[in-house]
Amino acid sequence: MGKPSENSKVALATAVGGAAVFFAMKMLAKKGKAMPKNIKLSYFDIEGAGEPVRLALVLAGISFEDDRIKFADWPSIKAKTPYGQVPVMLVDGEMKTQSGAMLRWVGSLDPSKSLYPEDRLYEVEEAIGVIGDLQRAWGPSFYIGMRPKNFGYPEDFNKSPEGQDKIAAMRKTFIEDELPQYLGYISDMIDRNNGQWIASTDKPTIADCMAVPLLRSFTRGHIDHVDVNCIAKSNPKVVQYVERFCALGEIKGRYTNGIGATSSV
Ligand SMILES: N[C@@H](CCC(=O)N[C@@H](CS)C(=O)NCC(=O)O)C(=O)O
Repeated sequence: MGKPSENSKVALATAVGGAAVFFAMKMLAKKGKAMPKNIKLSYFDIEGAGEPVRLALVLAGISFEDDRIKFADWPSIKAKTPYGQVPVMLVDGEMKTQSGAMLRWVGSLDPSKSLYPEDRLYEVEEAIGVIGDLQRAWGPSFYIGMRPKNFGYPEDFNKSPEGQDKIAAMRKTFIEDELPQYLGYISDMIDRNNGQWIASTDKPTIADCMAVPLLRSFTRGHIDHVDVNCIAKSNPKVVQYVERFCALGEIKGRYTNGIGATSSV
């Protein structure tokens, strides 16, 4: 083989340089997306649909303005939201909606890559699906007390003695007959993952951020006819799981009622 010409040396150097830039860019992309400068998350001063997103932001160590909307201010704010609902998130001036989308997006920003790990996407999404099933199954028993009209009852049905009996019966039946099955699914997921989290063997994911507020809601004493000990009585492993999450350094001390409020696991 003869000596390389000057031209072929330049071509080789350009190719090597190009490859270096390409790999550097790939490394940067792998390292993480550009972090937004300003994030304002607006939701009511309750856990509800906003808390999973707040938890993900807190665990990812991303600073954000935690805007808690007063119910009295809601009608004027509602008109300014794209779908008449919260949570909404203002990210460097651009409005984002839909808690599930926000949760995944925040997970994808996590610098440690543990909240929404690429190698556990299926497990995370499967767990989110199961938690969504629990949420949907519980919905009618919960919301009939707030919006009876949506379930074919008169507007003030929830205030009538008959309505109160119906709400009590629906909630008690759900808690006794249906909740234990979902708690079993959750404790099975924890078992499958080394006994810690529902979709990962080592660190919590966005699926845990979604599960914990929902599970806690059954134990906080703010929903009539729901026994705050319902999870402890049916599946103590799930209580330990919530306690474990709430004992994380970033979360500890966040809650004042329900399971996880005094976590010291
Ligand atoms: N799919 C939406 C649902 C949001 C939603 O239902 N928001 C409720 C509070 S949890 C709301 O804004 N309610 C007030 C209203 O509809 O006027 C999401 O997940 O972000």
